Amino acid sequence: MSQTLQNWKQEINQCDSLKVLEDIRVRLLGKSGEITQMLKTLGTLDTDKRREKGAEINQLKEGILLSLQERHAHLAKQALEDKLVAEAVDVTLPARPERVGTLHPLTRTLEEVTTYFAKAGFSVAEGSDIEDEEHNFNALNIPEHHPARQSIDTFYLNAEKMLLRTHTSPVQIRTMKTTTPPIRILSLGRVYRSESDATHTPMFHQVEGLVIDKDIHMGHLKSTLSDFLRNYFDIVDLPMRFRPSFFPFTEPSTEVDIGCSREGNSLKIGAGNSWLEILGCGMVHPKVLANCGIDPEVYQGFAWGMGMDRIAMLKYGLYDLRAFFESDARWLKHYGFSPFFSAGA
Ligand code: 2NM
Repeated sequence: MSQTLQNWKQEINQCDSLKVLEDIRVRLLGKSGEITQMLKTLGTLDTDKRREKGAEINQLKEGILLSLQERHAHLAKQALEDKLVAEAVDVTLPARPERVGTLHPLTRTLEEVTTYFAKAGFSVAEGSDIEDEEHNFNALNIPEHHPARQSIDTFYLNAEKMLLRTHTSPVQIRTMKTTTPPIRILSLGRVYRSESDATHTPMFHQVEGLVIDKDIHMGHLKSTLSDFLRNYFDIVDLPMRFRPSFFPFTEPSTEVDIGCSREGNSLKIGAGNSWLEILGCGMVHPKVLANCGIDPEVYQGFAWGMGMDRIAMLKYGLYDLRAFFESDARWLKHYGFSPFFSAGA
């Protein structure tokens, strides 16, 4: 009997697959298994013999069960280890070199501008594309019959109570109404004007900035914007001129031109004897401050606005504005930027 046990144990311990182990278990302990059969023969024996033989077979059965359990645990552990090795992922491998999608030039420009001004202490303020006349016009010193109101082609919604914002200035208005200065914010986003030709799309993007504090003057405006433009176009001695202009919401107001050359069909920024208008700016009008509950006797500030599509076009030489919004995958592949290089890289 113990020889049988030894043989079976050996067979179990040499078995190297869970499937074969299960076959052995069925062969020995299944319904018509060898040990099961042995137990069935007990009924033919007399009482003493049955007790003796029964104890023996049960011992055999316990021994086999224990061996099966141990071998099963061993093989299951082995199988798990093999599986882990087979499915291992080397997370230290470098990323795949293929480019999967690119950043749109506008996204890249947005990141460059926000990164620059974040370092200068500005935070980004957000607003809604749908605005009302109060925040888009009235508070900005553009009252109902002001000629500036007619010169902006506005998309009106429901009975002319609401509209699509024509600039991001309502964001500045809302910020001034709810914030005690000092204020340093940047607002970027979609704006809408009912105009459409080669150089105008009915939706485009603006970047506007606002600084409100005590003792702010034109010197701050000039240095803030000239440092930005030099940095953005990456030209240390970028020629610039601040040309007097008019906006209802600033006084005084200026437009900023940068030096360029227009030889043949190509436009080159930073050199030559021609000028290119790049942004509008000015000292926030005292009436605008007062409209927002800020005392113009205590606080002053400056603001500016520029077209984000326009500055992206100029920096990256993309001369067809319509292509910005066509979602042509081939154009994006050609003019898009790798997401793996940060702004300025
Ligand atoms: C421009 C030019 C000049 C401007 C003014 C304001 C506000 F709300 F603070 F009064 N926001 N943006 C501004 C000033 C915008 O865009 C050409």
